[in-house]
Amino acid sequence: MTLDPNQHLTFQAKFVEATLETLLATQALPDETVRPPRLLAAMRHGALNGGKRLRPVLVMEAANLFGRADDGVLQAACALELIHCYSLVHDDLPAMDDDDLRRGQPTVHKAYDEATAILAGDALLTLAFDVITGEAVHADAAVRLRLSRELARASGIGGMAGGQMLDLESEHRERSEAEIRQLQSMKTGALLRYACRAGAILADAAEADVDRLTRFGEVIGLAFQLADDLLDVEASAETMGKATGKDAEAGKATLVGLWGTDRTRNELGRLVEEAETLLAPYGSRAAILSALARFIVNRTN
Ligand code: GRG
Repeated sequence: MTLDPNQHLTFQAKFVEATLETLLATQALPDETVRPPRLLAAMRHGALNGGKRLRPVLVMEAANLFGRADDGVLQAACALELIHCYSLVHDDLPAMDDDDLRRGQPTVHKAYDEATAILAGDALLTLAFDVITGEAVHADAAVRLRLSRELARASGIGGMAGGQMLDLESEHRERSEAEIRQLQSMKTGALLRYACRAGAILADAAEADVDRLTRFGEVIGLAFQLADDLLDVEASAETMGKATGKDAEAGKATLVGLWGTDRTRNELGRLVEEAETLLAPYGSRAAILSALARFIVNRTN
C-alpha cells in the first residue's frame, strides 16, 4: 500500500464509489415502493460525481488503525458521504450559495431543477440513516444506535445544519474569532470529527482512543476549513471545480480574512504538528492518517 495520500485516497475512493453505486441502484429495497427514475438520477448526480471521498476514507483509516476493515466499515463510511453529498446539493441551491458548478459539473439544480435538487438532498440524507443502521455496520445494535445518534448530532441543528445557519447569518456582519471558530467547527468540522470518531467506535477501540481520534478529527477539521478559506482566496474556479472568491463576495468573515494568509499558513503548520502528536502513540500504523492530515493542509482543490 502506498503512502502517497493522493494515490491512497484515489485507491480507497474506488471502494467508496462502488458501494455508493450499489446503494443508489435502480432496484427498490424491501419496504420501498419504487425509486422514481428522475429523483434517483439527481441523487446519483449529486453523489457519484467525483468527490475526493475524504470523509469516508477517514472513517476507513480510523477503523483500520484499530484493526477493522470490512464491508460494514465501508457502509458506515458511505452513510457519512451521503450526508456530505446532500449538504453540497442543498448548499448549491439558489436560496443558499447559488452555485452553478460543483466538482467541475453543473450543480444538481442546474442539471435537473430546484424541486428535484431539494428532494435529492432530502433522500440522500434519509438514505444515510438507513445505511448507518444496517446490520453489517456493527454486530451490536447498541453500537449502531450510538453511531446513528452521533451522526444525527454531527449533521443536525447543533452540527452542520446549525453551522450553515450561523454562516448564512454571517453575511455582511462582523464576527469575532471565537464565533467564526464555533460556526466552522459546526459547519465543516462536525462531519470530519465524526469520521475519525466513528472509525474508532466501529473498531471497538478503547474510549481513550476514541477521544484521541476525536481530537485528531477536530484538529484536521479546523485545518480543512483554513485550507478551504485559503483556496477560496487564492485558487481559480478551474482547479477547484467550483466558484471561488465566494466568501469575500458575500462579505463573510473568515479566519483568513481576520489573520491574513501568512498567519493562516503558520497556523496550518501548527495544526499538522498537533495532528501528528496525537497520532504518535500509534507509530507507523497511523502513517496513512498522518499523511491524510498533511494532504488536507496542502490540497489544491
Ligand atoms: C446545506 C445543511 C447544509 C449544509 C451545508 C458543507 C456545507 C454545509 C456547505 C458547503 C460549503 C463549503 C464549500 C464549505 C467548505 C468546506 C467544504 C464542505 C468543502 C467541500 O468538501 P470537499 O472538499 O468536497 O471534501 P468534495 O467535492 O471533495 O467531496
